Amino acid sequence: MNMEVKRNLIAGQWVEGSGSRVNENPSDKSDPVGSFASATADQVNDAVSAAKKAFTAWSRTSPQVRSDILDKAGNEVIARKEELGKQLSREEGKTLPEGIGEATRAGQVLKWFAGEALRIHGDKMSGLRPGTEVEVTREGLGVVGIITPWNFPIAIPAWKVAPALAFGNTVVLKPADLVPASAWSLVDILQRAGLPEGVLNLTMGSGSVVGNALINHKDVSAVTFTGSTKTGKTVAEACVKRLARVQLEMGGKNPMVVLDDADLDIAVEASFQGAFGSTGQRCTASSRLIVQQGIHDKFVAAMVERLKKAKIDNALEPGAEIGPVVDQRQLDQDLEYIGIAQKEGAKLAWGGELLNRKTQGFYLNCALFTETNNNMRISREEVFGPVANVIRVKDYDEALSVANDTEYGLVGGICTTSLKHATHFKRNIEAGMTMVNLPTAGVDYFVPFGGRKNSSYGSREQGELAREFFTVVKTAYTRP
Ligand code: UN1
Repeated sequence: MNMEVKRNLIAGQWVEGSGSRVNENPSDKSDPVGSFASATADQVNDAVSAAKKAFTAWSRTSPQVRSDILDKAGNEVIARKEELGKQLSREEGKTLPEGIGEATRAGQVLKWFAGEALRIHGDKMSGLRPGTEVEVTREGLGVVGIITPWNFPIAIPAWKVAPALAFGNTVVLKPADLVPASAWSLVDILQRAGLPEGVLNLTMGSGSVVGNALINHKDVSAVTFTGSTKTGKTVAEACVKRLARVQLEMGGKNPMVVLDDADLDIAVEASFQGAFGSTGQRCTASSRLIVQQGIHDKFVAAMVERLKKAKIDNALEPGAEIGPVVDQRQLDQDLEYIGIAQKEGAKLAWGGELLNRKTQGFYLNCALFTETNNNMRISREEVFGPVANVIRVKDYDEALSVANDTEYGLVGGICTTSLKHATHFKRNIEAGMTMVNLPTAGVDYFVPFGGRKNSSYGSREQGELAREFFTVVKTAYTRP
């Protein structure tokens, strides 16, 4: 195959790696998306050195310069959303409307943080000693290492890189090995928007080589990571050992509670979208459907009807609602959990089998389990695929206690028409985010994102609170 190899960006130069990796389209294995250079550990060190060298000047640029670059890049991402969305759908497998939606979101994130670059204000007050004054300001941290997952190939790189740059940090980005194309395009766009050399570096490759070199590098002041809880713990250990700042967004086992008084249509659509949208490959997916006994049978019947109509197909096929699983490894994991649930005594109410489509891809029918309880592995471990289970409960109190009985705490949803229960749930769900009559997945880009327990660690991403992670506070005392 004669494919141009897309290179890594180090110190403003696009450089070759030790080899390259071809990116596969999960909807159609005969359609390679691109070929990408794999960085070496030495190149990661070069990237960190370049970022370190670029930091002083970049962190002292006029905020207007940083704002203009982010805004310009955001405009290009939005102008090219169809093309970038298609590339994303080809490399990740989410449907074309989801791919275009994600590219649009990435552009909006860049533009929003263009505004944040202009809003880095502080406080000033009188000191205790007469005539003295105290200022509390925020500064960039230095070099930030960014490690992103495969399930949001452009939005997550955007929502980590944009605040890092807005607040004057320099960056080494390591995107997921499965989906480098979207991250490569984002970096290319930002670089052409006018970033000085070394401010943003791209090192593609595996976690064991590139990720490892990055998290352990003494000059990386902070690492922000989205991925599995297991890998997150490794990242945290490496960072804490050398006292670097760390922010982790990890797994979920998100509950969607459906009460007897719910609007059935809303509950079914929210559960369907939450559990199976993006092929269930979201840390915000509703994987536990906790349903009150009075509506249980009607809900299950309506969900099965909805799933029968679901169009699972090539991500680029018009009308496709759900694309394929991302790769063979993830498909094996999904099938393994479907087997485990059956062995544990869960009833497979729908799906769970492999599907054939016009193109060869990783097509799995959405699986819905019933007759499950919250102690089964299917209720406790994150599958990260189109697999959800229904847990029957007697009343609201039991629903809330089952919802909170988990080691994760990213998002909790409830479908109800009761103001009393909705209000109580919002106050008492042990999660970072909560949704009423809405899918657990699908969040707005200008408000904080994050969870509790094993789902998140460190300060929040996105919105105004992003500055907590990407800046350090300085308290200055002056006797004029
Ligand atoms: C969303 O649900 O819109 O990896 C975003 C994830 C999350 C992002 C979810 N960090 O699934």
